Amino acid sequence: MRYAITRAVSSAINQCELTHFSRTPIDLSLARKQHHAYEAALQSLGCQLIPLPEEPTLPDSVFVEDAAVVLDEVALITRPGAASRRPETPSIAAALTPYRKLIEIQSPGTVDGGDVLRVGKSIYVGLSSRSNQEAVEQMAKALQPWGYRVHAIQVNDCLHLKSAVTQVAADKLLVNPAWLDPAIFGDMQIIEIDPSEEYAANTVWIDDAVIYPTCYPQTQRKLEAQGIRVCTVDVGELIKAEGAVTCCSLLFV
Ligand code: CIR
Repeated sequence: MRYAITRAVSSAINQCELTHFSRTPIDLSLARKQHHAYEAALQSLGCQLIPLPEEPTLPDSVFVEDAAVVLDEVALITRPGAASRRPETPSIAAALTPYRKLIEIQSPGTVDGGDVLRVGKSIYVGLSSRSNQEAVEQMAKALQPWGYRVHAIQVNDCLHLKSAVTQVAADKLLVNPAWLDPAIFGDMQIIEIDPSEEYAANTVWIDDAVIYPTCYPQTQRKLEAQGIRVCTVDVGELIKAEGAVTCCSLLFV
């Protein structure tokens, strides 16, 4: 069984954190409709949802990915880089407790799950405005017993590492080369986004398919040309909150 933790869009989403985007009004009811369609896409790809209720005082709490990193053997509960997001983690820890042993990142470490990309036993962590070297060191030490190697990657031009790269098949990564040098990923095959769609590198990979925003048609064609099944969702309102598709779920088996 593949599980997906999701959380309903907060009524406070218009007070979300923004780093690279300017604030534009988010239509709450449309955002919720889009989020339901995203959840339906997860279900259509075989996920059993673990839907958490709305957190009305936590604007960014729909972006559950940032609160944890779930691996096969253990889950890390993060310490998000934005102080406003730290109260999001206890409820995610509670939701994960039945499924995994938990390890908590401690101060002064900060890390958002959006900065963590696992490829096999390699864990890449973006050093960004949200995630720091202290967290990388804690992760390397905590995960070493299971054979994970943790690699830090400087992220300058986007919010999170996974704004610039995500996995789209066992041997393939989708990358925005303007934000990240793909050479660091060794033997993986690199698919470059279409340069006209700079936020197009973020996908949710499930088996032979990806969940993907409707707004990147050029890159979508590149993925399909590689034999990847693309399940599109309109997440336009969540993108205004600087979110994307990976950030709205925590997937694990
Ligand atoms: C934030 O700035 O924290 C939120 N407004 C957006 C977080 C998106 N998270 C992600 O892509 N992993």
